[in-house]
Amino acid sequence: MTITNEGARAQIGVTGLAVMGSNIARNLARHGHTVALHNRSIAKTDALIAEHGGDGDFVRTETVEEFVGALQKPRRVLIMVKAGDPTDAVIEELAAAMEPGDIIIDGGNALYTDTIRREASLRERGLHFVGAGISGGEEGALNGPSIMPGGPKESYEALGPLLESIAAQVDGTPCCTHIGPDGSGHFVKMVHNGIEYADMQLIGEAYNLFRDALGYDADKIAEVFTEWNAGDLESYLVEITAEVLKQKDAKTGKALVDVIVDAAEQKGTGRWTVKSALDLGVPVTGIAEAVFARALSGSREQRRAAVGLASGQLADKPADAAQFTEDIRQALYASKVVAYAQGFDQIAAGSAEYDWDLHPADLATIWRGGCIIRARFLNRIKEAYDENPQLPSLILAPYFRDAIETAIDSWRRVVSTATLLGIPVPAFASSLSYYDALRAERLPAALTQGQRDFFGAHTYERTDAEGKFHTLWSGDRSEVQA
Ligand code: NBP
Repeated sequence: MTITNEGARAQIGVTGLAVMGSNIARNLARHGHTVALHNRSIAKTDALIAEHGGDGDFVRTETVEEFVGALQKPRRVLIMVKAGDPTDAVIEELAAAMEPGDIIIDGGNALYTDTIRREASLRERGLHFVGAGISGGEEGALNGPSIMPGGPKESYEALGPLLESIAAQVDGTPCCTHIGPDGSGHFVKMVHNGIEYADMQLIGEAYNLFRDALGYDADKIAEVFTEWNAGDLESYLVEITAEVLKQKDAKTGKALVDVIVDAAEQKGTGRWTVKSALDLGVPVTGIAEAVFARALSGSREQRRAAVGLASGQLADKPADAAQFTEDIRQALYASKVVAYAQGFDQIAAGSAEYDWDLHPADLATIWRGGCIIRARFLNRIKEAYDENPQLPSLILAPYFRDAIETAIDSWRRVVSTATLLGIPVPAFASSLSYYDALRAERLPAALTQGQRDFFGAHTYERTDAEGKFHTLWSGDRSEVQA
C-alpha cells in the first residue's frame, strides 16, 4: 500500500489513547509538536480532542492509513497500547503502511525479549523499532516522564530531541537518553520497576513496624514519613506514602489505609525482573522478596486459615520510640542501598549478556526525575558511577559504604527486634543477610560444593591449587584431579 504524505503536518503520531497515550500526546502537543492521534476505537480519540483539544495542534485520524498519511517523513509513531499481543497486532498494521526509514516506538511495558524479537523483524523490513521504557504513571506522562529508549542509535538522532523535550528535567538535564540497542530500553525499565517493588516493600515494612511495634496510627506515621522526606530519604515514594497515610476515608472517617484490603496486586514487571535475574544468575533478593511479599499478601484464604498460629514468646515493644524510629530510618536507607545495588548488578549482567554497553551513571541520571523511583539518592548513585564506572557493587562506593557503616547497628536492631516481636520484615532481613554474605570471608558454599561432589561428582576447586578436583566418595575417598 502506498500512502501519500502530501500536506502531512504531524511530527509524530500516537496510537493507543488510553490514560498513558492520551497524556503523552497532550504533553507532546503542549511542547509545540503537531500530533496525529489514532485509537482502535474512535471514541477515545474524540474524547481527547473534545476535552483537551486546546492543549495544542492535533490531527484526528480514524484509520491506520489516514494516521500514517498524516505524518511527516521519516514518520514517527508512538504505540501506547496494552503490552503483549495488542502491541504485535498494532505493529503489523503500522508496518504494512509505513516505509523504510520510518520509526515505530513502543512506549508500553513490553517484555524486553519481545522487543529484541520485534526490533530484529522490523529491521529486516527496513523500519526502525525503538522499545522505549516510560516511567512516571499518568501524571509523569502528562508533565514529564523518565524515558528509556532503546533501539538503533541513528533513530535516536531523529527522535531524541522530541522525546527529550517532553521528558522531566532535573538541573537542566532531560530524564531521557539513548539507552542502547534493541531490548535494552525495556530491560532497564523492567529493572527500574523491580527496584520500585523493593522500595515500596521496604517502605511498607517500615510502616508495619511503626504500626505494630510502636502502636502508631496512620496520622502519626504520616508525620514521620513527611519528616524523612526532608532528609536523605527524600523521594517520590516516601512523599506519596505520607499522602496516602494522611488520607481519610469519606465513608467511615477512618484512615483510608485502614479500610483498604491488605492484598497487593501486580502487573508483572517485578516478576519479569526476578525471572530475568534468575536466568542471569544475579541475586536480586530485595526485589524477589518484594514480589513474594505481594504474592503472600494475596493468598487470602491461606492467610485467613493461618491467623492464630502460635507466635511463641514475643518480646516487649521497644522502650525508646525515638531511638527505634531512627533505627527504622537507617534500616530503610541501608536496605534501599542493597536493592539498588542489586538492580544495578542485574543491569550490568544484562548488558554483558546482550552486548549492550549500558552506562549505569546515565540511568541514575535519567531516574532522578519523572519516574516513580525518583529520589535524592539517585544523585549519589550517579556520582558513584561517574567516579568509578567499573564499581564492582554500589555498596563499595565510598559514600554508600560510609552510609551503611553508620546504619549497620540500627539495621541489625530493627531486624532482630522485628523477629522477636513476630513482625515480618522479609526485605529488611534479606537485605541485611545479603550484605553480611557479600562481606563474609567464607560462605557455606564450600560445603555445598562438597555435597554436590558427593552425590553428583560435580567436582570442586581447592583454595590452595589450580584446577578441578573430585573425591572418590564411594571408593577409597582419595582425591583425583578432574
Ligand atoms: P492499557 O494498557 O489499558 O491499554 C489500552 C489501550 O490499548 C487502548 O487504547 C486500547 O484500545 C488499546 N488496545 C487494546 Br487493549 N487491544 C488492542 C488491539 N488489539 N489493537 C489496538 N489497540 C488495542 O493503557 P494504558 O494504561 O494507557 O497503558 C498503555 C501502555 O503503557 C501499556 O503497555 C502499559 O503497560 C504502559 N504503561 C502504563 C503505565 C501506567 O501507569 N498506566 C505506566 C507506564 C507504562 P481501545 O480503546 O480500542 O480498547
